[in-house]
Amino acid sequence: MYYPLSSATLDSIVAGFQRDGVVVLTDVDSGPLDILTRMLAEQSGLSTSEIRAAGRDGGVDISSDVRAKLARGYMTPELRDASHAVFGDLLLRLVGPILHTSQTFHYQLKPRAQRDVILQGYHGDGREVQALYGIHNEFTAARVLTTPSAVVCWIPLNTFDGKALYFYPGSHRHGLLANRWLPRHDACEGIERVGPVVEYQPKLGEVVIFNFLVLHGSGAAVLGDPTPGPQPTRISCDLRFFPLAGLLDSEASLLRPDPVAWMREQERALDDDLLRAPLWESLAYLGERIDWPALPDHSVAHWARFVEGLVQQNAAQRDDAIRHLANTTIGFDPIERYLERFAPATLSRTPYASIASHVPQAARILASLPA
Ligand SMILES: O=C(O)CCC(=O)C(=O)O
Repeated sequence: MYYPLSSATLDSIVAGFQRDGVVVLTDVDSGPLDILTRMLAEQSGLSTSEIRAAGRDGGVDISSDVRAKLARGYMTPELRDASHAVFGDLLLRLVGPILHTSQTFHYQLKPRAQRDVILQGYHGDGREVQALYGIHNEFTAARVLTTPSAVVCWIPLNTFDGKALYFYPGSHRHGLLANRWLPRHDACEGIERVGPVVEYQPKLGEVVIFNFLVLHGSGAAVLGDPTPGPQPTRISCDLRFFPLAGLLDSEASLLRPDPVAWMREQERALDDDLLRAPLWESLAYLGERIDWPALPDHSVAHWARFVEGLVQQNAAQRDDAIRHLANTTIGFDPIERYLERFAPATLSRTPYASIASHVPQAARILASLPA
């Protein structure tokens, strides 16, 4: 699960991600970390040394106003460029050459003993900054519809005496397992069907990369009444990166000057749906023809078929794709929940407009969308 991040280790990182859906990068350049730490210091009034020390000593004291502010951080050009510089080569392999970087993110400052557990998504009220999360996957846990082929870069801002996250490695290969947040590990009936769990203890300088379908939750903090006084507090931030996401009202950027030719070449060279799915998805958003191989049930590539159905206004294909993507055998929800959830999906002009001058296919789709 642990890999130093360098050009020489990219193949092993990608292989680990294909298998587990989650990898921990070590020896990561501190560019994004330094910017995130500085931004947190500016917004919270904490110094860098207080942020660093909080994971091991008496923690930090943050007012509810500041927590609410930290619940909605906005991506800056500086942070986006630094993230692309450090993670770009890996992101190219995991999500492809047309990269959508989430416009928002939030910090997490979680004391070791915590009784507040959040089971219903992000509301921007500050609770998500401090509470423990139940089991979820990023794709269906969020209010905004994105893509199951995205990745999270979870960046610790301090080293912590305790566990922060737990993951179900390999769960990203079971399709959609839940359309909602599930209880924490100990209280989640049926979670053993998904497979074993691994825990992660944060260390400064590492970054956890995980797939949007992998089930995970907040780690083994001490549940129950907090011990009196301040406690070690882990501090982190999570950035999200999508392939071209035509449903999002935000701009995409290009990691390569020749994205369509590159995706076509990769599509022929790769044999794992997990890596082909974001390329097919981007090609489908661009109205490109795809020769579909036989896809097994629960392959994430069914989402790219959904996107093709959306672009071609083929409702039957959209429904069929969701029926194959959702896992109602070991999953937690009936098919109707997913069909309802994805029915309102509509294309947005903004991502197409952002790349139209470099990608003629994007300009063509843009011209066909209502102004
Ligand atoms: O930091 C945490 O407690 C949970 C993070 C998480 O689950 C997420 O970012 O999706």
